Amino acid sequence: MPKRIPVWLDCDPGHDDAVAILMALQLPDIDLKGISCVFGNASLDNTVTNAARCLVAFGSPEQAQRTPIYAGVAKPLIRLVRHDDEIHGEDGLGGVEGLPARDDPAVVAKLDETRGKSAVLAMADAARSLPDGEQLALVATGAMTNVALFVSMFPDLVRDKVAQVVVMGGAEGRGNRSPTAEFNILIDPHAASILFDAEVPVVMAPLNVTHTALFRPHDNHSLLVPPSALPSLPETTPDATASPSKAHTPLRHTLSTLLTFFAKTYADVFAFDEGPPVHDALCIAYLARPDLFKGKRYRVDVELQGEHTTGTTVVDLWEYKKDELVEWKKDPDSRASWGRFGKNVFVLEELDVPEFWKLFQQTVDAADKVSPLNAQK
Ligand SMILES: [Ca+2]
Repeated sequence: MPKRIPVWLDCDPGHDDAVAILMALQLPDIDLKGISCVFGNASLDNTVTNAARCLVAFGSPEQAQRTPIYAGVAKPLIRLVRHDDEIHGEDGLGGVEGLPARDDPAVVAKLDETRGKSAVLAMADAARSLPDGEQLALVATGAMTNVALFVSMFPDLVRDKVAQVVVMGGAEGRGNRSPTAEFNILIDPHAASILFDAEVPVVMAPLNVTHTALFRPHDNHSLLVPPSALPSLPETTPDATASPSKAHTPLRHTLSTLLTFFAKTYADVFAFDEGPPVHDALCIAYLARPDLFKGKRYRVDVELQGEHTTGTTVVDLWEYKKDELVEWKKDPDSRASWGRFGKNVFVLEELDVPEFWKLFQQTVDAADKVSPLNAQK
């Protein structure tokens, strides 16, 4: 069996973060070392609680026990804090049924383990404790504040022990929380700028790609009742009206209610009628299956002072800035070539969407076998 990839997930659950947690726990190629949380879709108190709720529901009891969860930063470096109740509901996971509540003993115990400890120092410990020759992949699916602090405080450690940082955020020429800015960047553009200019490979899953990964009615149908549970009905037509009450297992019911709420807010706010994009999950899919994606390395800067465009990711498609890229020209394989004077971001531009959803369904199959939700009656 090939070596598993050590991964640290920094997130703000959030419906699509919840899918990322599920996939990080259940993809066999991913070795999830820890989770840290940041403000974003909801307040830090809610995001860290939601991460614990997802961990104890989507992993095996053994995984839940060994995976630590840390609360990170509650506000941006400079700007005023904002959350996104409109899309994710007041507590960040609106509409979900069957997840353990915030006062569930397993959730409380999980959060008690690390209360008062630093998420940024925990990331550093996770990187430092890897054996020689192994490097951590960091995933950031919320504001990039925790990760910006980490790369600022530990540049040497990042150079030695962090292989790459995969972020959901930004876009080529569009926005979702301003005409040109994507939410994760917009809520802390300074943090994103610090990360993008650090000497570490950064991979960006922008809206252009995440908006192709829509959870469509037929995906919900396969989620509720997996094809493997229907051996006698080979030619079933996907039933777009299938309701969560038809779910094959309690876990599937929970995931379907999660994504159905998300579908509704995406339809109401953004007129996404085919289904909601599961943005953050793409970062985990990229680590496990980079072959499902196409992309290209560019110079990307974050607009910090625009009158209309703060938080925009300025992707230099036509190399207007090539004269500034002295480190890239010197050696495109060097760490420095990923920093301030290089092509600093590998931008994902295409996804094999059917294969992505197969991967998602595989993780649901795997979770079905171990989730404590399915043991309850
Ligand atoms: Ca997120």
